[in-house]
Amino acid sequence: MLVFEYPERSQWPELLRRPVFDNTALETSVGNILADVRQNGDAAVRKYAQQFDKVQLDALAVSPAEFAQAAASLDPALKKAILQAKHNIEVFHKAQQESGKVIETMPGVQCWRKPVAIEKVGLYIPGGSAPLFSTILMLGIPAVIAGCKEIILCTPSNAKGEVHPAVLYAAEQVGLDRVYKIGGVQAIAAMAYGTESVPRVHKIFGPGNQYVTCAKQLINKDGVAIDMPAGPSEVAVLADETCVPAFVAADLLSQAEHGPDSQVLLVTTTPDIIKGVQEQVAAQLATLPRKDIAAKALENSRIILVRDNEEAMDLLNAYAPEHLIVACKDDITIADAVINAGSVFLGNYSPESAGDYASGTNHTLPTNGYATAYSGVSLDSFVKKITYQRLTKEGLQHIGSTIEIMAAAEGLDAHKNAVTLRLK
Ligand code: HSO
Ligand code: ZN
Repeated sequence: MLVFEYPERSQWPELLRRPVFDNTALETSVGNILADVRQNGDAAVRKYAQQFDKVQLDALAVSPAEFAQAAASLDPALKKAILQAKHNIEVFHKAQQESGKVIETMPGVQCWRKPVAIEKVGLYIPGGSAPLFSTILMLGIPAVIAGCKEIILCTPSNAKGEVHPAVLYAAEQVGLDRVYKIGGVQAIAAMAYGTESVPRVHKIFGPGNQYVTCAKQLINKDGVAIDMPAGPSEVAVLADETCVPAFVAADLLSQAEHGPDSQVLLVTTTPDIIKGVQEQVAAQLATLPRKDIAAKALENSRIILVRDNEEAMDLLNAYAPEHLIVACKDDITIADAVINAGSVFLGNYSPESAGDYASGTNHTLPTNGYATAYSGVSLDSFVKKITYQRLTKEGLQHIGSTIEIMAAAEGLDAHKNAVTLRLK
């Protein structure tokens, strides 16, 4: 990791630049697959499964027998861990439920806002040797709590047509029984447009590679909602002399191991810790099974030395990290200065992994600077807030002239009449 000592503010934008990734070049090929699935449904889905995932699929839906087999084959310790994580994520997301309280803005004028679940949602979980089944908890649990009526999950199978047992177990525990063995662009297309087997949904959630991300952006233009614009994972650690260099290094590496395009940042006011962290990064990296990936990510990563906590927070707010870890003695005070971040981890005992898996917060978070304006996934992501109002005759008498005067001033007499006629 390159070290930058006391950079001037004018240098920050360059220092904080993310590795660029431009998927406009993929739009034509991705668009063709979307159009093919839209037109030819399951047949096109099977064709692309054959072509990209080298799998000949009979039924696209996972059967009850496959769920049972997955549960039977999974390590009991892993099952217990999944259930503990599920519990915590449920507790945290249930607390996000809103009451829809009735507010009387004037006597006889009542307004309220009711959360109503999005009826049909689709979740996508990428495949690979170690699929991130934790993401099923992060997306499935709030969808269930919100009360979405139809929740479907697409995930690719291996070449033998099998889905990873942890994925099926997590899905089953969350209460998702409609899982389809479809991956990549064809999965996004199937959920966006519907096929003979896969119902069409109103909103699609979940991570994916550049093809999946591009597909989500394209179907979004067709009116299907998506969770958020996805980019490579990031973590920024703010550390002072009270940090533990081994912990800081482990946190940096835990984000770096996600992918070669991940980015990690260490910001510090204390020159003395830099060497220790660097040594720990090197030592721990050497032992990681994913060391090649993490090492690549470290090439995009930097250590930045700043003058004080205030400058540190200005820099970090400018970066708007997906995850921010504050390993400083004044962590609680510093937390108040956070304006732009997806999720914040305070103190020496709050590794990002806690939030990635099990503490209760959601791990689907805004990357690529979107934390300046977007929140992570929460219960809100699965509901619409519909406003209601009920005015009594007395209420309309109170507010009537306000409406009439404003309507007349906008030259909209029909609006004015809607009040005048009622008050006559
Ligand atoms: N850190 C990832 C989420 C995750 N980590 C899943 C492990 N599994 C989000 O940036
Ligand atoms: Zn992670």
